[in-house]
Amino acid sequence: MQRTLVIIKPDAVNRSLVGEVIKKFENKGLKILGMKMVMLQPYTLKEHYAHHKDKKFFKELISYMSSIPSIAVVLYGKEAVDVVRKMVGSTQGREANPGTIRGDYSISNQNNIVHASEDIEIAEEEISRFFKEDEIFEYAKMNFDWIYSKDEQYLEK
Ligand code: FUP
Repeated sequence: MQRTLVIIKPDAVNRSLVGEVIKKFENKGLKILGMKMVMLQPYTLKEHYAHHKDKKFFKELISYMSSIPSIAVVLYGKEAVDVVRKMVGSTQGREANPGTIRGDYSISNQNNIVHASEDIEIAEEEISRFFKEDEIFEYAKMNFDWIYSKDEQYLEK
């Protein structure tokens, strides 16, 4: 099983889409390990988006991401990193496939509803950037037995 980080971005909060987005992840069978509203600070965002620091959209991106609160979420499940990236869709909302979160709810390159970690290593790095250990919860989820086969739950990582 893997953990991954999702940020429900300021445009989704502003447009009252938080519940819609969370519902998709819950419906899929992903388990919420942590969730909080957070006013992202430019300092943290500059670290989070460091790979884009030379892009012309960088300044505007930091400004938009720190404009109103976001919702940070830790999700858990089998191959959760790839599963969530597929559900989120392409960066550019206008090109994202219908059925994906960005494809269904966005028409912008920047205001694209969600961030989702790119790979397993980055996911763990991002989780520790946005969450303290005591903000992430381990608990038994009754329906997990019905979401996975026994092999998937107990035999494989
Ligand atoms: P993704 O992994 O799909 O979130 O995409 P990127 O890491 O390429 O981009 C991160 C964020 O930068 C996007 F979610 C929004 C912003 N961005 C822009 O604002 N303009 C662009 O042209 C590309 C990305």
